Amino acid sequence: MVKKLLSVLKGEPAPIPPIWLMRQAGRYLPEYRALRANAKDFVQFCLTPELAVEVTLQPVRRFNLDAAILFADILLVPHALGQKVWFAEGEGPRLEPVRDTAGLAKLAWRPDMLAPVMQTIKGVRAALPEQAALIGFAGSPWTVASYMIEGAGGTDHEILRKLAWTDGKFFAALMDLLVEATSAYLIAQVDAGAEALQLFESWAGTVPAGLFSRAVLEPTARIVKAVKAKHPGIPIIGFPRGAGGWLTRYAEATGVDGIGVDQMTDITAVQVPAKVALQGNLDPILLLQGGDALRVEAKMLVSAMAGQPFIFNLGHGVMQPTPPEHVADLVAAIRG
Ligand code: 1CP
Repeated sequence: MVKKLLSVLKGEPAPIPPIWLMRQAGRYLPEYRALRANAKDFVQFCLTPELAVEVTLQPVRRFNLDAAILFADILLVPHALGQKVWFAEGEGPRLEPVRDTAGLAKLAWRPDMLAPVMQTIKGVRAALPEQAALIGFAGSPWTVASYMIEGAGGTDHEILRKLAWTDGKFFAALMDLLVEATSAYLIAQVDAGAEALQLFESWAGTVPAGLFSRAVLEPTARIVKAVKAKHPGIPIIGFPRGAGGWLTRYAEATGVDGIGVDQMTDITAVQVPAKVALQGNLDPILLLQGGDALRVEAKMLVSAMAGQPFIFNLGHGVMQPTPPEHVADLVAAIRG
């Protein structure tokens, strides 16, 4: 059986698009909260294969989705580089910031720290329903760097932008380190059984135009090239959120097989090479809200993308207060 997500990522349109949702596992699901309640530390939760396998499978079982996404976090890469990463309750991620060459020199990639992720991938593959593909992932260098440098989540990334403009040598070394670690991590995920990959560039929207090549296009292209040198057939989706005006150049420069589109962008107007799949881009607020507006918008999106290689998704992750029944409604509207 050819999995629908994988054939669309080869450039073949599907009459009913495959569907999965960013953050499809997580706090909006009561069965996730029940497991999460027993684990104090989020990093350790991600690195416990029995728990991570189970939460990866939860949304696929409940909604019969076309893909599972590995349960992990983009901040496992700084963790395995030796940076201190923790999740303060109700405050989001915290890291001991790295802001100079001396700090960078202390970091070194330790793949053994992420061996449990590979166990999770094997466990998920063994239990996944046959129509569903397993998506592995990592953050893209700029996005991961934003947390490493700022020391927390943020929306402007002023410290990183200042360093990128004023200390080109430091910034290039940081990008090199992340390109190497991320490439090795993704190759190991495919070795373990991931069938497609997504690169989350969730903060592409804070990159100044004059740095876009060095911060996004080049590092992403290098990762895609390294992963495909080892695994030529592996489909890769890039998600440069907030960079709608760059999507054509992003597709051409990086060599990804699919582009994740955010809800601010008119997905019907995105120009990419014919074989490149588009993925997106329903506003997550409609999924939270539910009802007719959700069903009508979802169906309009599906018909607007008919005849193209298209993967149904949100424009960003499922919001935490979303009622799970709305996801079931959405899936029924698309397949019904
Ligand atoms: O305690 C909890 O339950 C924490 C909530 C949570 C979850 C469920 C975090 C903390 N991470 C995750 C899992 C996760 N993160 C997944 C796998 C599950 C799935 O998608 O179904 C994935 C793919 C991610 C990726 C991730 N982590 C991104 C990129 C996607 C995006 O949302 O843009 C980013 C930016 C992160 C950092 C992060 N980790 C967690 C939070 C709350 C955040 C965002 C912080 C911020 O807003 O800056």
